[in-house]
Amino acid sequence: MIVPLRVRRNPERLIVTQVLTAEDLRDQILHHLTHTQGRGPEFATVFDWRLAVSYTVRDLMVGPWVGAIRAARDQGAKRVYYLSMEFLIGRILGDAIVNLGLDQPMAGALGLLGLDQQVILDDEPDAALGNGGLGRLAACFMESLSSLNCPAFGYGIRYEHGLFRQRFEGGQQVETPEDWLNQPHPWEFVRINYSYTVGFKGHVETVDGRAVWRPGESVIARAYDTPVIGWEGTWANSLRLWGALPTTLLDLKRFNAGDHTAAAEPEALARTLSRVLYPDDTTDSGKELRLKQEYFLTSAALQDIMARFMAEHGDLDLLPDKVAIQLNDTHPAIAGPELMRLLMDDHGLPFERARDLARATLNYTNHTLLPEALERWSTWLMGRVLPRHMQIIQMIDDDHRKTSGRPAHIGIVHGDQVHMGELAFIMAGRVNGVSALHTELVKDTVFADLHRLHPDRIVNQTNGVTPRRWLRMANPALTGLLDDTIGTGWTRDLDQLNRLEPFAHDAAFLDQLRAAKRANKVALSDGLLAGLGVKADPDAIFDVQVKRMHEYKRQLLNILEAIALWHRIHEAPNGNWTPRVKIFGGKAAPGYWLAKSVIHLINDVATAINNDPVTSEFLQIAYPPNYNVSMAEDLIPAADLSEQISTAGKEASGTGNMKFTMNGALTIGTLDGANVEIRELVGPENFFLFGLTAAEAAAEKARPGHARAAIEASENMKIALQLIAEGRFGRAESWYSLLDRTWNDDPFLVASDFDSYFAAQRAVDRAYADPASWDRMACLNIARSGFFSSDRTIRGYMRDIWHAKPVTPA
Ligand code: GLS
Repeated sequence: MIVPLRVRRNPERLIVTQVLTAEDLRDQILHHLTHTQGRGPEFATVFDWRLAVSYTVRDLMVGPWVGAIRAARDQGAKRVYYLSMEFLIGRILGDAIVNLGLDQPMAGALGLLGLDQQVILDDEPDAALGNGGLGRLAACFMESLSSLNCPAFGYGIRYEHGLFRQRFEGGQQVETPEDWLNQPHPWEFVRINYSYTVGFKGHVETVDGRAVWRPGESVIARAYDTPVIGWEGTWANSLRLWGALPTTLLDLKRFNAGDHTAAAEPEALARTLSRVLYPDDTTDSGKELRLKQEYFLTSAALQDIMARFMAEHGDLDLLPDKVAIQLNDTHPAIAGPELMRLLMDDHGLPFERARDLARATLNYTNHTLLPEALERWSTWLMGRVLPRHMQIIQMIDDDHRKTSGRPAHIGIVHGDQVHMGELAFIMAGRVNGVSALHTELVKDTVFADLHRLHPDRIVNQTNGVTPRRWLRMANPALTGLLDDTIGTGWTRDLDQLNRLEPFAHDAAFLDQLRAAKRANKVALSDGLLAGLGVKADPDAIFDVQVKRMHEYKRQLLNILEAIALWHRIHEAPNGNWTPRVKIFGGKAAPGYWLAKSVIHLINDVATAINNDPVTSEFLQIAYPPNYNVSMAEDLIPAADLSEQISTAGKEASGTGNMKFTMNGALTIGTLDGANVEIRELVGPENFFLFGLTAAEAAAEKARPGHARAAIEASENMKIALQLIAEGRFGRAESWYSLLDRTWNDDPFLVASDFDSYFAAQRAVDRAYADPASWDRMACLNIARSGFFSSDRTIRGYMRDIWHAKPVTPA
């Protein structure tokens, strides 16, 4: 028997769930514990309870979800399709509770059942289907699309193993596989009727004047849907992740002939396709499996989109009016040739018509300028894995050269390489960068030639983050204060945070703001002590740098500053030092040797400094392993200082920087990515700026001997390097390569920016020593951070790129 939920609609706010009581939820949880989990309460583990709670919450998502799908279909609405190799969603339960407005009754229900809500929430594994900012952005976008009632699908891969787990051994990163699907994933619905065949290799024939691709291998893509509920629970879109299955489980003929390994080949191919996420962020991959994964996602998504479109509309001329496809970076750029293939080979359209329809439907977001991350495939590999696509790519390239009058040296195919950035650009109606500065650099550098030919194609959409997860859910202490002070409207309309401006001069409010921050710091401090044995004084500055480990992000600059500071404290142990806890978090790609060396250095420096009785009250360093979305939710609300210190011109946007700002941390940063916009909006007096600009950095890099000259000129930098070379932090030999690169090459200008950074840090010390002024600055950072909501970003995409409209559910 199913216990009926007494759900009523609140006509004013369209909230279905706020009227639920704690008792309703308790009954429903007990129902699922018994009938879905098959457990009596006396035998239930935390896991059983967590699943029962999740199913209860999921039930409440299904109504809005089905309603949204029905409304979009009935109203013939244009749909947005977001194709991304990564969706870094993290945990779902806490976010769903918040968006459904269930916080109060759920707390009550769990109380009635004698359960600790935090223990239940912490039991959920992070869905780590992404590397960093790019994947997390996709997850924030999905939430905003639902909160804005924009009909959309996110398409990705259901990796069995998400991003590896990180631990430290002797200070060094060790990777172990992540296995979130080792247990039931309560949020997904498997759709066996949404399955498509995806082919690879083989050859192309001409039959009755039409090209016919006969793949040599194929797999089945099967859909797994997860509803993504928007704020206030009125709308949910689908995150549709594809899992790979073999077309035939076993090649019986080969099996019977005794070749057991070969007989299992079809299964092996399928399983590897959706098995692991590539653990690289902004570095080159170039492997056949990666190309196959990209095509697997893209082909399954486009077949699904076309099937839905044909069923609903049937008239290909309507495609651009009903379908907007966004390519999240070049990873799904094979969508251009794939859509052309479907339109030409399956639907019989001529090349020009297929090209125009595809271009009016596809758009591409560029997320990086780093040359090593711009995808290229050899024509040989492309021709072997996707022979028909290679032909179409060549046709697109030739056609573009003819129709645009483009010189021969630019374009998609150069020598034996296919350039996916150029392919994505040429097949897109709109190309966008992810911050104002980045978009200008896209126009001036990577796509300068194409931009000259198509001056209207590139637009900017500065990134944003969802305030539901990153403020309301992650920071209940601050949320409570905001709700009491300016009401709850900021959750939907983050610009309303500007109502805090007058409170920047209200001493009583600033005291409460400080108390909220302190509560978060105390909780983090307890965690750091329990987990790492690091003593983090909640009255010290919590100085946080969390992000992927990469040379351009310059964690090295940060740790060298710590060493120099340590040395200065030693010189004057009775000086007036502002106590500081430096917190690092982040993973390095397993093959990125230099980034791993920086991890090792940070850990060894931490060991030496944390145990130094002379300095320990002033400086502590903590590096909790396995940084992920959930850890970010704990660290960011507890931060005083946000480290955004990339070499100018290298960080496309950043999104962590926005999360810190809206949680009241002040930024120490360069004029890079969205830092530029953060600084403009919060006011230069509320931001600690340092370092070269993008143009200056480019000039400095071109100057021969810049590294050595800068180090010789900086006492602090010299000392820091010397202490490392002397073996004060582990064996000196461990750091020879790192030191050598810093002295002789320093491609990311750590030395050139060092003194400026050191000075800015001392300005931070002085500012922190004046609590009233610090709190005022923190308040203004929050008040002026409304622009960085991903709702604003998504509205921009809807208006400028997708031409999509919100839909009212029936
Ligand atoms: C990235 C950029 O490096 C980030 O600056 C950006 O915020 C993010 C989302 O646009 O995309 N590009 C990338 O390849 N990984 C990223 O995190």
